[in-house]
Amino acid sequence: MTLDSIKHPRLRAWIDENVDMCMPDDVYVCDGGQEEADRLAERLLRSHSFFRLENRPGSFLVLSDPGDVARVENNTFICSRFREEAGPTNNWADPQQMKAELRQRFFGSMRGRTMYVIPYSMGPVGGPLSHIGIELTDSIYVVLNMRIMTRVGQAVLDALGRDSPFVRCLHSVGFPLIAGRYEPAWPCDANNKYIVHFPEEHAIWSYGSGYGGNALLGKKCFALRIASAMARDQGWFAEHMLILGITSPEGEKKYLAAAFPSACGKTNLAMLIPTLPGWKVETVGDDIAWMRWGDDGQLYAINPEAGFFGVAPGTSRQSNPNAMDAIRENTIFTNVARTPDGDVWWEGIGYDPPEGLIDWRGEPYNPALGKPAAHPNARFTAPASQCPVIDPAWEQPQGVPISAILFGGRRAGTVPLVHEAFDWVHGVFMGSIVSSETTAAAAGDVGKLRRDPFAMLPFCGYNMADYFHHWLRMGERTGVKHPKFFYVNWFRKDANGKFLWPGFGENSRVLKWIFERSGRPAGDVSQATETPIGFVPAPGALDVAGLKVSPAAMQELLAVRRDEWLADLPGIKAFYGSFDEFPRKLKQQLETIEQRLRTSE
Ligand code: O2Y
Ligand code: MN
Repeated sequence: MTLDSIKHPRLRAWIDENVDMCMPDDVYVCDGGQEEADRLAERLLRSHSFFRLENRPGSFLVLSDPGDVARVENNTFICSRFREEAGPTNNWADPQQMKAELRQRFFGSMRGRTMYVIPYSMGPVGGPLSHIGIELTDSIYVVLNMRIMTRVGQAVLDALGRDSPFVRCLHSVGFPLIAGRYEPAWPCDANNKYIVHFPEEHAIWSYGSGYGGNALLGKKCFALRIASAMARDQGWFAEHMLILGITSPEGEKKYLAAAFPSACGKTNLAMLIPTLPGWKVETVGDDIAWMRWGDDGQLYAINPEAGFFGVAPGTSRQSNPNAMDAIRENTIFTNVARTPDGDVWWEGIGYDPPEGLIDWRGEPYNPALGKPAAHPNARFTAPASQCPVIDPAWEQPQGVPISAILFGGRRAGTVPLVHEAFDWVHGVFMGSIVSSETTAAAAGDVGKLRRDPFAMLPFCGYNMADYFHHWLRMGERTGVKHPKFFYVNWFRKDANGKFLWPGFGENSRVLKWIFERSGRPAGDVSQATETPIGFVPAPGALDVAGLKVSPAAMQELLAVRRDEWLADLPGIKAFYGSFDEFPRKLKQQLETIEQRLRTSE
């Protein structure tokens, strides 16, 4: 489509302003259709940026620059007016200074290229919980991924009309094609990445990277960082949470939202196949939830995304058969290995690498070198509609009613398999102390404890102390039905360092307890034992029929150890202490829990 399709004067003026700055050779407005996608994919095939995967219809492989393989937290900025508004957990920069610096980067950055205008909706187009973004980008890879991850096209421009607000997303790979310059397979400016958010003006400027969360600006940048600030101002929640529906053998259905730090198996949980007979889990979303109180007082959630941008390594028929089926076709793979028969391979796919494998760097794979064939952060981008267990209500514009909110992290000790909060404020406290031990794939040393409240540390677009205030305030609304809060830990280990819990489909046993508890009134103690940190399943309350976990291991999984928890508190206190104006209610929760621990048997 041409620029004539833009009927929104402010949008048109913003595009014109950025055309003047970035100087593309051409401007093209995306319609999001199949014909457009085929045409653009063909261009990437011709320039050897894409490989067609003969074994997977409509699917492609792309290999990124080795310097551009993941989100870059150090180069991610929140440019609010004042430093305090970004808080101690964000990189802050002065908005005017940052814009001056960025203007130099963006000046002429699209020369020799086309500027693609992507009108996209986060959430069903026109839905009451949905919001619109416009991304200007010079990357075809971004256009093709955004088409899967969001809803793109004329319907979005129609919903925008002539005057509706939109989030302004400007992106350039920072590699202008000036006369005679060689076009690499993955253009980027790897040494000069900037992922910059202006929460007050709902704007994102991303320069230098073409990868994932840095470049698909609907995802982490809009749906979490900008949306969290919008949600605070407008009275809703933008959260790093999966959403799933769970149905009992009797046919009762509930929806849960769950926040886990990266690398804790969120996609696997969202698509879990229960081992418990008669139970069913269906997926609404695997990464982000936008939630607000409905007129009936229930909390309603939508998945603002339309696709999955999942980690490939470790995904297998054993760990996540539904994801494996979802990526059979129409999928873009990034930084996985390629087989000679036009398929993909990665570590943990569940079978040995075939002969003649080409690794993510485009080299023949040599296992003797000890380097992985796929990059540990290799990804698949697949339409959510292709997931065999996609929930029938996943595109319901008003969202699905949430009965329980789960938090989780990867902890070898201390944290029991599951515990339940006493009330809303305690639930917010639970969210505020989410922490996880780092894995090899994550940044930092292996096994190091990283505090990640609500799994939002890298994604909250404002001061996290205000974020906790927002959660507390939202719970004080009158006439609302609070969902229950739970904290799960699938990763507790025994004294020999062996996982105590089998995980995967067996997690349905924990979900069953949560399902049952979330229907009970506050203070109800059936099926539960009260401990200083919350309710844990009473002996025998967790359905372990047919499960090969010894009673001693079960006891260990559910144990709440005074000394372990007391040892955790100084870290929490230090974290709380790093904020000015931290909510007193959460400090009080900490004191109460400490007191309960000190006076418990
Ligand atoms: O490395 C990236 O660019 C992607 S990070 C990501 C992608 C999908 C879902 N979650 C995450 C995350 O880091 O939480
Ligand atoms: Mn995520």
